[in-house]
Amino acid sequence: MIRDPEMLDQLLSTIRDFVKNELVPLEHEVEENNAIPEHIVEQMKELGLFGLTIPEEYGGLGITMEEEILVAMELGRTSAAFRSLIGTNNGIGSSGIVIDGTEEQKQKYLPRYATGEIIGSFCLTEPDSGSDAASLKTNAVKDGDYYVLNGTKRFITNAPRATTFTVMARTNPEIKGASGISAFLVEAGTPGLSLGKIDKKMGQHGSYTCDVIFDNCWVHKDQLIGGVEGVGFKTAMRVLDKGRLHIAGYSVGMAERMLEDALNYAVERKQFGQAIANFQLIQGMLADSKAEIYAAKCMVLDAARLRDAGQNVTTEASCAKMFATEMCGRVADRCLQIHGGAGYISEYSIERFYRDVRLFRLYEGTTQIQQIIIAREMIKQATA
Ligand code: COS
Repeated sequence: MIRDPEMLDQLLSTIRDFVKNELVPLEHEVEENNAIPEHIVEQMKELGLFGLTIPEEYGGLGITMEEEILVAMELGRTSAAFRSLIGTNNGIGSSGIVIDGTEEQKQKYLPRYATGEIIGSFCLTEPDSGSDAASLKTNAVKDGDYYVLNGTKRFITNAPRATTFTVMARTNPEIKGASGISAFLVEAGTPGLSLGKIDKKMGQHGSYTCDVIFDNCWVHKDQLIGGVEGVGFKTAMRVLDKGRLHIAGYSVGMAERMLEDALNYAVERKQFGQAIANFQLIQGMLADSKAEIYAAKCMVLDAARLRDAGQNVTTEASCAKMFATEMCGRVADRCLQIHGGAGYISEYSIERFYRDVRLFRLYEGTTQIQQIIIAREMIKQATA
């Protein structure tokens, strides 16, 4: 749903200019230094980029899902680290509170997510619990007005900069599955919470992940999201339904950027006495990529509109995430191929993007998990 087309156009054109003029020129530096310059973080705050999805009554822009997808497509046109920095505040780091938080929790945290004063993170994955999220072992034992948390969370995006951690932990050890899990909002600096060393990753340099360790970490019961035990897994799944749509839109933007770079290269690069873009085998790769990007764009926008209309989009979010991220991987591969040997050299952005986009098919649920979700929903409906 687009609320005000004129205002949205303004927002998109501001972000487009910011990406083109400020972020794209810094891509190489961010890759080399593995860090986003602080002045860019400040500019992002000034532009309101940390609060795009935070509801207006809590100081954000309250953009709809369809609007968020259009923004994600713009942000996809540069290095993944930039989006990753604002991604948790607009997505998995704040969504738990937005979707299921109490009014007090919303008032306490959302305005500060919106300004970027605090950075959120989402702690679901553990060393022994990845795709099988409901098997998580981090526990939270009630003791008076507090819960005592113990366990380790892994690969947590933005954890090294985070001020808050949305933590899924088992409050009922008797229940091994999903309904024994609750969600907490834990603040950085809480005694017993510590961070592991920053992970060395294949790509997405400038975006940080690390372990988050809870060792007898006492968390007040007011930090239980929604104030209700046993529904944390469902909160996490609802957060991921939305997050998966966002990643799908973002993959479309990234694929568009890679294809644009490859097209420019193909038009300029001469072999056998002419531009390689004239060769039909190159044209095949360009055309397949264009068509697949278009298909993914239509799919994710449709799913976003359904979510804005209040429909359950578990199936559509997984379809969009699976198709768009796999599409993005194929486009990255073709675009590198079009560059020939130059594509393997870090001077060209495709070498970096190729590594960056590999993560899309893994995080927020692997392609195989999306397949399971889609098929299960189909079977559920067929047998209802
Ligand atoms: N929205 C709301 N509720 C949901 C839901 C959704 N999208 N998906 C599942 N649930 C509910 C189910 O309805 C069920 O509730 P009931 O017990 O009341 O029926 C409960 O949650 C458990 O669901 P389910 O039985 O499907 O859980 P499973 O353990 O079988 O697995 C998958 C669910 C595989 C889908 C889940 O573990 C998953 O998404 N794994 C990937 C995790 C992931 O994406 N990690 C990335 C890290 S975050 S970057």
